[in-house]
Amino acid sequence: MHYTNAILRVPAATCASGLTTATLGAPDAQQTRLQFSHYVSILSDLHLTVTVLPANPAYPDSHFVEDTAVVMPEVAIITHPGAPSRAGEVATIEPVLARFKKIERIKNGRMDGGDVLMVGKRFFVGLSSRTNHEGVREFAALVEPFGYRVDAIEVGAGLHLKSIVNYVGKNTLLLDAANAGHPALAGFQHLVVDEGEEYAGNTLWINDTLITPEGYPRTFAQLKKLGLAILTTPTSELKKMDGGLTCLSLRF
Ligand code: CIR
Repeated sequence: MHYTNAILRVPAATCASGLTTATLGAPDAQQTRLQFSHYVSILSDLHLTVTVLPANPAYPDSHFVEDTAVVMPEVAIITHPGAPSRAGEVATIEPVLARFKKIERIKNGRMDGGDVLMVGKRFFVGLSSRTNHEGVREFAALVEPFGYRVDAIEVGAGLHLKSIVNYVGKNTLLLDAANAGHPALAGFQHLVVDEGEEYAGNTLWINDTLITPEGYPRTFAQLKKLGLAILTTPTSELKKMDGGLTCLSLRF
């Protein structure tokens, strides 16, 4: 997979009113936007064509665009977000994705894009508070005809599967100890994040450059062993809202 495009949305002034399970205090909207801008400039520097959508204050979580769709080479699948307050976000993303891809939709089940990890012709889908069995069944019916295999993985800690399990290149997954033993994830090299650094499990791979949250030195040292370029970026305000680096963009 080689990414050429990313879709993002500017964080709204209302971003502190979004959903969160974190107990880190309210994010500052201006700082959130600065962290977002830094992230956008990284993607641009990596030669992705970025489409930055305007802020949508009616949806305080809407800059976490990843949850609204799963984009694959063949089609874009519009999800059916598990949180009622986020369900309306998909209608704002669909027309944008339709410029690039044929559109399919999750209709009856629930699914957040943050639960969907694509690695080559495989999908790992988290069963979480946002994604249910019916969502996974519908998703599998849409992607299996294209030759993809789908494995469901129960999400224990964290909001989404990708909060803690991510592909970091070189046939390697960055993940926590709890997921390292999952049979569906065998066949990959595993980098297990140290206790206390779980948040850095949400590291983003873009064409063999890794983007990892600033301030997680043990994870950084582990990733360095892969021999890929690594960039760090500040995420303090995103973390306050259970967000990370994968959530901020749809990449394809
Ligand atoms: C939410 O709870 O839906 C947002 N505050 C955070 C979503 C993060 N999305 C992601 O990890 N893909």
